[in-house]
Amino acid sequence: MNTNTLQNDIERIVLNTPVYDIHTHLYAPAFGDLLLFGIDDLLVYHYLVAEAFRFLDVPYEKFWAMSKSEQADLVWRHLFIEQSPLSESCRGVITTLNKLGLDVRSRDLLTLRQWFASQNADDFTTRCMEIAKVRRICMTNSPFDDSERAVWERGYTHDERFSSALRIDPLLMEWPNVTTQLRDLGYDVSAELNDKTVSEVRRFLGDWTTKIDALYVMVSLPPTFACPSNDVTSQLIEKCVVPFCRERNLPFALMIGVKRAVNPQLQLAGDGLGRADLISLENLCAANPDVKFLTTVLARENQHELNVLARKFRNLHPFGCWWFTNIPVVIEDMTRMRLELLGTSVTLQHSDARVLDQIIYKWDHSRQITARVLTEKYLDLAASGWNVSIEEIERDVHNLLGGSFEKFLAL
Ligand code: RAT
Ligand code: ZN
Repeated sequence: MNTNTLQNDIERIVLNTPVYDIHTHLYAPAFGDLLLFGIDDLLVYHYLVAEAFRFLDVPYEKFWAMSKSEQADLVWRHLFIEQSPLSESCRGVITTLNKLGLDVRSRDLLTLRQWFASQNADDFTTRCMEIAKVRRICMTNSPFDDSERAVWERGYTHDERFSSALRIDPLLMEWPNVTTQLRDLGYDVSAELNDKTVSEVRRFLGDWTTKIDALYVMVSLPPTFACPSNDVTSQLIEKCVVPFCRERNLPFALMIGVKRAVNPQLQLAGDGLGRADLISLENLCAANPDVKFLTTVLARENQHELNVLARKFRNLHPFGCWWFTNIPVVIEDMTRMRLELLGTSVTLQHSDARVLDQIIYKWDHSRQITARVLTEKYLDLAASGWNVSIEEIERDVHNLLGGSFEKFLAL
């Protein structure tokens, strides 16, 4: 195969292979208003709000008191009209509108609003998934969220486009306050982690895993996360979550490195990051070889260490370029590093989309980088006489875009 043909084939395969989007904040249409889509939600995405505040001169409270479309107007004016939308999140809005076939040249927010208002959630979900070539979306499901829990309790009819993951941040990060809510939900827990409480927390995990048919159990953790330790988060992980995941053969997904509410006035946009000590993850993987850990880390400086850890522990599966690392410069670095250290035994990306339409840009931008890096890697091999077939490239790309994740789940 000559170089140009190989390059074209790799690009075509990477751009067209259906992906499994393994971590998002999207909901199936049956969840009603919890599924966000449309221009206003795209514009008030917290990644953009954080950027807009660098140019806005309104007090925080005044911004939060505005309606969603007033906030969107401000973001549009400051980030798209008064300067060019160069940042990754801004560019994402443009890519999305363009791929939806909308006219971005006119810069006319009103027409865009009218177009989105005429979309139906169910058809629009299918349309966005087709454009982004996403074959399945994993939701983030929290029993601690009243509006979401109401849907599960009323009875949710499975939508084959979506799968579920059990999110337990309040359980691990807000103990003992969360015990009130757990008691309201029917679990006889006390602030003290005695045998009864441990077994009730495990019963809670079991009931909700079954109810939502969770693929994995998930938490986001601060950079200071320490395990094993006497800290209650660690105790809950060691006594409840890890034994539960072992018993049910479910991966435990740890997202490490978020510093919540660095600037609380920015609300959802106010979280930051810190470099973590991955010794805790190493301890967990080493002490529990029969438990599977899915992991993504937020600090750029932790990426190399995570890959090396995954070389040591086959029960560890790195995934995605999370949040602040989901920018082309870092995605490229991480993609190259992962391929060089781990081959195809990783999941290169997840979208983390909060607004349905975002899957279009998140996957488009990432695929371009994956294609570039993979082309380089296959060309290096070809230069040494190793010729890959189309089927082999398709196999590799499928694995990198969700196939390896599914194999990890099935282990
Ligand atoms: O990326 C995000 O949208 C963040 O706000 C978080 O939701 C993060 O991805 C998380 O899952 O904690
Ligand atoms: Zn997330």
